[in-house]
Amino acid sequence: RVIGSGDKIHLNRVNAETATPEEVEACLERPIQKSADIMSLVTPIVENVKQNGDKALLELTAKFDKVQLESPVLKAPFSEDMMQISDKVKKAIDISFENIRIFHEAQNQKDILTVETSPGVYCSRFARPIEKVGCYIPGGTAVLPSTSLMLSVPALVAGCKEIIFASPPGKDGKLTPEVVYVAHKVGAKCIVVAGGAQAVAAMAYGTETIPKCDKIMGPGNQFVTAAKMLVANDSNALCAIDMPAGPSEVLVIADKFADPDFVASDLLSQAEHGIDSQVILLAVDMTDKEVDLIDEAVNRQALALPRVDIVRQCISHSTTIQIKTMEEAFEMSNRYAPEHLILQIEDAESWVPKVDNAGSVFVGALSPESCGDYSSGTNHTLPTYGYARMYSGVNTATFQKFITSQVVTKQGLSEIGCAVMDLAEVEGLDGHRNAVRVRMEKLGLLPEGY
Ligand code: HSO
Ligand code: ZN
Repeated sequence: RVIGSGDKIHLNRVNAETATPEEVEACLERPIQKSADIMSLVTPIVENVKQNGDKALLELTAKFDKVQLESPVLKAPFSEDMMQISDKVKKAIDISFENIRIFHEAQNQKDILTVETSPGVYCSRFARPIEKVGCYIPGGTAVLPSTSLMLSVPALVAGCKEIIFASPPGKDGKLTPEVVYVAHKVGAKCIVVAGGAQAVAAMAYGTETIPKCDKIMGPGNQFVTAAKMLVANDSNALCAIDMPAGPSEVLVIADKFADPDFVASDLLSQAEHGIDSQVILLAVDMTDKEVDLIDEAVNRQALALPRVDIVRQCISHSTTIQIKTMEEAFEMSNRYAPEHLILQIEDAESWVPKVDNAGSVFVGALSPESCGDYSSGTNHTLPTYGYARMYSGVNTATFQKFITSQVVTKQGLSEIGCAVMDLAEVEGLDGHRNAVRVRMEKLGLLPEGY
């Protein structure tokens, strides 16, 4: 059905007590992504850039972004006139930058961790930055300079040697000035002026002018995600990715103490991201009348938004689930594993321990998702599509790898040597057994029978 502009903008409503479990489950289903179709479109693009480098990149940017560039890359230092932004925006970026830096610095495990597991056996772990990282900042219906902060500030904190940006040009062939300003602030080496699968391929394989990256981070549409999966699976690329990504989503748990205006505003801030965004409200122990108040606020606020057409389509496939108890709500939320979980409930903080699966949690009436999207310090690059069950959002460790090391002393060898030899024997690996045996023998530690 075509959604008319005269229709009221409201979420579908289902009562978990009267609906069948299947009906409730259907509301929590994510739209199926046609990965096979996408792959067949993306594979030749990736191959083209891999084979033909800059030339392919320029052609693909002309084709998809409708601009003919002279060079596919902008190298640092970036000129002042490419980052012309108002003082107000500059200040907003600076404040957000600092909060993201502080929070990600606190995650930075710089100290070497050492544990004596058995007497004389010392096991250590230490972090090292990934040398070259690619930060993909999507274009599409909105360019999101905040994403450049979320990817590059942790890279800076982790100590990555080369930070490379990629972002599609506007119709005028120019980059978003806020993105260039952030690139300048983090000391990025260059900005790949391209988007989509072609930008991912350029960073994964490198071109004549673009350095090859060790890992590529950042959200993107289905083409970007498919390209990331493709290069991550290509051992010739030797390139990692942060996580698989799907459309953005939010699940709000609200009770009768929640302000309907606040709840509506959070649902809408997610809905305006795209028509494929998913928005779910769990209304706990609320009457129909109380839910009506949220619906009214959704309609009223939505009509005032410039992106009302996107919102209208997103909300048309979004649902309010009325549910009896808070325990049931958290059980449902954990099953859904939302990218963003917002708690607008009485004594919200006391419920946080019940969260098992979520990308990021927004606790209490005054903590809208918007704060985390931009300025509070947490990262907004988060697992979607149910991947919050097993993936973390982007964090400082995303830009590091952890190396382990060990020192085994004479005492240590006498403690664990026989265990090593016995297990090596089980595996039929005599060379392994011997590596311990020769040492223990020379040290006079070898017991009878070895
Ligand atoms: N909510 C988005 C991030 C974002 N919002 C960027 C605004 N700008 C995905 O977490
Ligand atoms: Zn957002």
